[in-house]
Parts: sequence; structure tokens; C-alpha cells
Amino acid sequence: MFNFPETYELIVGLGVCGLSMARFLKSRGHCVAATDIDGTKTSEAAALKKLGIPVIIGSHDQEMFDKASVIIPSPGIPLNMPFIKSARNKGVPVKGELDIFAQYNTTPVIAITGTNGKTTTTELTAAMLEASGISCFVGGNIGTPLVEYIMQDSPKDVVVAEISSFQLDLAQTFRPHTAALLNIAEDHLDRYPDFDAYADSKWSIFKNMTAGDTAVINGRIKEFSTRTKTICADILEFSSTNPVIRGASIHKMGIDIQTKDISDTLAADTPARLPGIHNRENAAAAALAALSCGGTIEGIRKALNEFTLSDHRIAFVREVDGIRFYNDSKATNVAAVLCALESVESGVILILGGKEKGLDFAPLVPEVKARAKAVIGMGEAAGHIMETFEGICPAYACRDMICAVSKAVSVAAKGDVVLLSPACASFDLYANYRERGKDFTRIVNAIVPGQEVCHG
Ligand code: UMA
Repeated sequence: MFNFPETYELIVGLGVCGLSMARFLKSRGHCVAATDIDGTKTSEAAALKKLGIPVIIGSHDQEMFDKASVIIPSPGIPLNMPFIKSARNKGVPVKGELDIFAQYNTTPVIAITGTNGKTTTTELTAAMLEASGISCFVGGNIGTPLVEYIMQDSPKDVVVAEISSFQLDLAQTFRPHTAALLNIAEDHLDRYPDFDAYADSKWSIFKNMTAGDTAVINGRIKEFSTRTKTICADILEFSSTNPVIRGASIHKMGIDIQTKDISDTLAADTPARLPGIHNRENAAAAALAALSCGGTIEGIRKALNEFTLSDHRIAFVREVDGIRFYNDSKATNVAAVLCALESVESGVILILGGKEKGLDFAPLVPEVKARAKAVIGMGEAAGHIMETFEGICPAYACRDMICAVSKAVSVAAKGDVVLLSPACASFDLYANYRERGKDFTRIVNAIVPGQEVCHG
């Protein structure tokens, strides 16, 4: 039974974000309460109760929502969730972490969004700044909530933040010093009514920016010319298809940088570390973002030469009996899988699947026809995948990862590639994409040459 304090701010969700937010607001003297639908969040609830925060887990209580002075949902919680919708209708305001962070933060922020490449570009931007002698806090959708920066009390020169559309949906005042929009492709259609609503969310990152701020935008994005007309920040474009006047032109030999202070070329001598056009685009966006906050060309070059992609991004795992295995668990939408297919050789056994997000897999068909020997559909989306690919190439449905790897090994021959690049979220079978990638890697590493995969 929830004992209502007179007034309280309600944190919904006790994942990474909600826990940090509860601790942060409490440390600033706010009266906070928290709730999570998941009854197994007992240790999280106990930790907050120790701080004097009332918590309900295992269910949500409408009265708890209705009586809150403000509701602060975790980014993964849909805003049309009935408890929030009903409280909102009764006039309870809903606030997101970006505005709360902005209220307390005084450090310049570089905010990076896009459907794919956010994490790589965030890491690259921070590496470029650090190599230029500029200290950074790295957080946001990448994993560390932004309010952790305010709590840690160790000031940095710049905050480099990976920002998701879910975070942007509740941002009213958040205004980064620099924002980068990398690309927009179909994703999260279980959360948005249509693609345009998702795109609106992405473009909203620029809405509070003014002259003197910097907007770094991929010129290949549909609606670039119309959408940029409404942006007040100074625009730096990057493009892998057209030469640009202000920004970065990406070509085979490198990246030409042209800003009001700098005219230089970054040689493309790191293809092994950053394979594919999409990674050149990420590098160009990171360079422009870093330059806007004091990064130097020398620092940018040094970071590009030393950078290695994080795990779960087209990562080579192992070769067994002449079959090469790649882990691309981070590919949670169709556009990311297309990048992966373009980056590996043909003779691909493609493992797709996971939690359904309302995405259409059909755009994969031409590339699958050209490069794939078989498609394996795993988890919740297996049926949808079978519907799309049956008749296009051999297609198999599997309930889980071990079954999928086992099937892949049974159809692969020497010289083939087994690629886990799921085009789906992981939450049907795993806590996150990292756990999914680790499970794939573990199963692949346990394969005994010449033998079938053991189902355990
Ligand atoms: N919950 C409820 N009620 C509900 C639904 C969920 O209480 O009706 C609870 C769940 O039981 C769970 C909690 O809410 O305990 C989960 O909240 P969350 O999904 O927001 O997860 P967090 O752990 O707080 O992680 C969030 C981001 N998650 C999402 O946006 C889905 C993390 O991004 C982010 O790293 C973290 O905050 C720190 O900022 C992950 C992600 O998948 C990586 N992001 C999406 C993406 O990249 O595509 C946007």
C-alpha cells in the first residue's frame, strides 16, 4: 500500500535511467516516489527505500500517477501507456531526463542522434576531443544517464551525449551547443504512429538551438533541404554523395573538411577499423562536432588512427571449418542490416529476429537475393521473417540462439559467412543487444570443428 506524501515527483521504471534519476532528485532535496511494473526489481526497490523513497513494484497504481506533482518516465516507457495518459488528462505534467539534466548542467553539450551509428559517433567524437586535450563526459542512450554527470561533481570541458528519439519526445527546453543528426531510417514503429512521427522526433533535436550553435547534418537524409530551413543554428553538412560547401565531403580518398576556420583532408587510411561508407559518415560527423567544440585536426587524426569499433558491430568472432562468424547484434533495424550485408562477403547465412518493432523486412530482399545463401528467423519475429523470405531463399524459423546457430552451421559450407544481424530489438529473449551478442559469441566459441552444434 502506497503511503502518499503531500507532494512527490514520480519516477516510472527502475532501469538504469530511473534509478539514477531517483537518486539524483533525492540528492537535490526533492520528494520522490518510484514504481516499476516488474516485481523482480526487488534489489533496486530496496536501494531506493534505503534512501527514504517510497516504491511500488510488480504493478502500477493509477492513484500514485494521478497525485504526483510531475511524472518522469524512463525513456523506454511508451507515453501512451494508460497510467500516464490518464494522469496527463487530469493535468499532471510529464517531464523527461533531458530537460531535468539541462536545468542543472552548465557544461557545453554535443548531442548525437540518428537511427544508426549514434554510439560509434559519440565514442569517436569524445576520442577526438580527448586527443585534442579537451576532457569529456560521455553519456545518454549509450548507457550512463546524463544526470550522473551532475552527481559526480568532477567537471569536464564537454558533455558528449548519445540521444535517442525516446529521450527527445519529452524534451522541451534541452538545447545542445552542437547537435548531429546522422541518418533516419525505419525504426521503433511499435512506438510511433508512422515514419514521419519518428522523423519529427529526430529533427526536434535542433528546435531550441540558435545562431552560434552548430547543427551537423547528413545531406543524404530525405527532406534535408526543407527541414534545414527551420533550423536557426549554423549548419554544417556532411555527405558521401555530393561535395558540400560548408562541412565535410566524403569520397574514396578521404574526407574533405571545409568550415569557416579549417580547410583540410582526413585521409581514409583506417578502412579496417572503420569499414563501410556508413562509418565514414560517422567519422565525418564526429570530426565536425569535435571541431565545433575546440577539437583540433591533429587530435581528430590521432583518434581516427587509434579508434576501434565497440563489440557487437560487425565484429569477427571466429572461423570454424572455413566458415566465418560475425556478431552484429547492435543492428536492431533494417538499415543497419543493409550496412552489414554490404560490408561482408557473399555466401551469407543471415540470422535475423528478436522482438517485433513493426518494421518491414522487405527492403532487405534485394540484398538477401544477391548475397544470402539462407535466412534464419529467430524469436518473436520468426514468423514475420519466414513470411518475407520464403520463396526468396531457403528460410528457417528457430526459437532461440542455439537453435539458430545450429541451423546456420548445418547449412553453411567452407567459405560462407554466418552473420548475426537481427534487425530487431533483443528484449524477447535477452536483457539487451549486448547480452544477445555475448550469447552468440559464447555459442560460436563452443563449436567443435567437424561436429554439430550441441543443444545442451
Ligand atoms: N517499465 C515499467 N512500466 C512499463 C514499462 C516498463 O515500470 O509500463 C519498467 C521496466 O520494468 C524496466 C524499466 O521500465 O525496469 C525499463 O526502462 P527503460 O526501458 O527506459 O530502460 P533503462 O534501463 O532505463 O535504459 C534507458 C534506455 N532504454 C531505452 O530507451 C529502451 C537505454 O537505451 C539507455 O542506455 C539508458 O536508459 C541510459 O540512458 C537502450 C536502448 O535500447 C540502449 N535504446 C533505444 C535504442 O538505442 O534503439 C532507444
